[in-house]
Amino acid sequence: MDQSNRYADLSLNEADLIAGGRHLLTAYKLKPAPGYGFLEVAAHIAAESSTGTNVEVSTTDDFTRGVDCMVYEIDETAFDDGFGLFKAAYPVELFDINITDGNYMVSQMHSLILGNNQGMGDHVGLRLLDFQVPKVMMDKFDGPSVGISDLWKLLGRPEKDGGYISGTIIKPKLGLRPEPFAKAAYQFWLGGDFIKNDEPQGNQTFCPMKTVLPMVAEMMDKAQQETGEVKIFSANVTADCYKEMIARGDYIKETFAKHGNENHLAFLVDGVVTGVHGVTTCRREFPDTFLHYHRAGHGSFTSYKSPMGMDPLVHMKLSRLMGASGIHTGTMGYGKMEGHGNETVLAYMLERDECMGHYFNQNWYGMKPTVAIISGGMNALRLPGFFENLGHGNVINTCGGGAYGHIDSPGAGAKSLSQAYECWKSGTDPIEYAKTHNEFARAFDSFPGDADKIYPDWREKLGSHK
Ligand code: RUB
Repeated sequence: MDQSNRYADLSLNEADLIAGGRHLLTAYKLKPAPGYGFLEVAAHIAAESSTGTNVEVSTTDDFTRGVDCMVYEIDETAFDDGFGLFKAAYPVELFDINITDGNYMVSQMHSLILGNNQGMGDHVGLRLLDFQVPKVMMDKFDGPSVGISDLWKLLGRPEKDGGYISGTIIKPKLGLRPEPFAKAAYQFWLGGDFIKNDEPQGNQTFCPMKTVLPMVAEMMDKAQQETGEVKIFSANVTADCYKEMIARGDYIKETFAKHGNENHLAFLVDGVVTGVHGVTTCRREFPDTFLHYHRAGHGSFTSYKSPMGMDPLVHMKLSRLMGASGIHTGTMGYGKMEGHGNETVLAYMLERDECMGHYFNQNWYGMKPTVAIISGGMNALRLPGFFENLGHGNVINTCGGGAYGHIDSPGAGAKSLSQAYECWKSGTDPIEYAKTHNEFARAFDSFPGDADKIYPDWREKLGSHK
């Protein structure tokens, strides 16, 4: 049934909808299945995602019609892969508010704007590219309670533009028993700031949480005393049940408190696999702890290879609404994960109070920023180009292989990362910089494949640096 006479009005003006402030706007990429019209399917999506279904129902009344989601713009040939674009406006009344505090919930918003419509049979692809939240809603999302400025303060740096936080992921991903695990942490902390659990690390029988974490806490204390610097550990609290997450969080805090370091923690939640529930549980139960949103599994719905799901920008925006202090944004084409240089908007959208997205300008109306966590196949050699592309270094960067793969030691790997940042900041040519900075120079020998690719003449200019 073609419902475009009810769920589409192409005379609606976007500027008027924005000025009215009563709609959440969306932009979708769509390809109808053979035999279906573009506007017909777009209208069906608007119906299915608001007040309708595939047929008229007798229970509809005038109020119901007043909160229909409306398709207001279409461009059937917007993309060269056979997909078109449509924009739809959702009245704010459609969104669910908590009975406990009146805040909006991301779960229902997600299930509405990117829920059932994903499984409809009259399209062969539907992907949410962008959305814009009006002020009336923005003011009522949790948003972050702790941010990068809190970490900068902890590290004794300026709270604004405090710069690069060098980090790692304990590697190997799995298979380290407690002593080697804690030793690996200590070794990195001799040169770096921030360590995260790799996402599958938790409470394996060969490395029980209650055995390893007291050792890690001790190593943090030792590294802090030896270096005179604050160190941070991002501990995985991901769990199926909120009670387990809280139990883990409480245990971790108590353990680090024994050395007075209960504030030197972040909590890592795998927000894709737990869903919003996991992120919000952490955000609300531990409002004083930096919430590290890891996104393992996101590729299944954010990958550019997919005609479905959402653009990574949508995922980033949702994470800030939920209250992530930081989220993995990928490496913008400089690491091992899928991505490209124009993804700088992912970081800008998270960190700015106002930012133009793919289709909409988003004002965050003072909501705290979420910091971009740069991770996945990075090392010191890749960083100068990354910073140049992003235009700043106010990020957390975790390099697993880039630290533990350094030829000399994890501590040297850590130092090579900070040196890469200083190199870029000073505007010095990396090969020239390497001549006076040994850890950075040894990164060339550690990752010769990258060195050859990024700095083809490094061998003759630098030689092997021992
Ligand atoms: C990185 C790693 C992270 C990825 C996830 O290890 O294991 O979990 O960063 O990807 P390494 P993303 O530094 O050895 O590659 O950050 O894109 O979500």
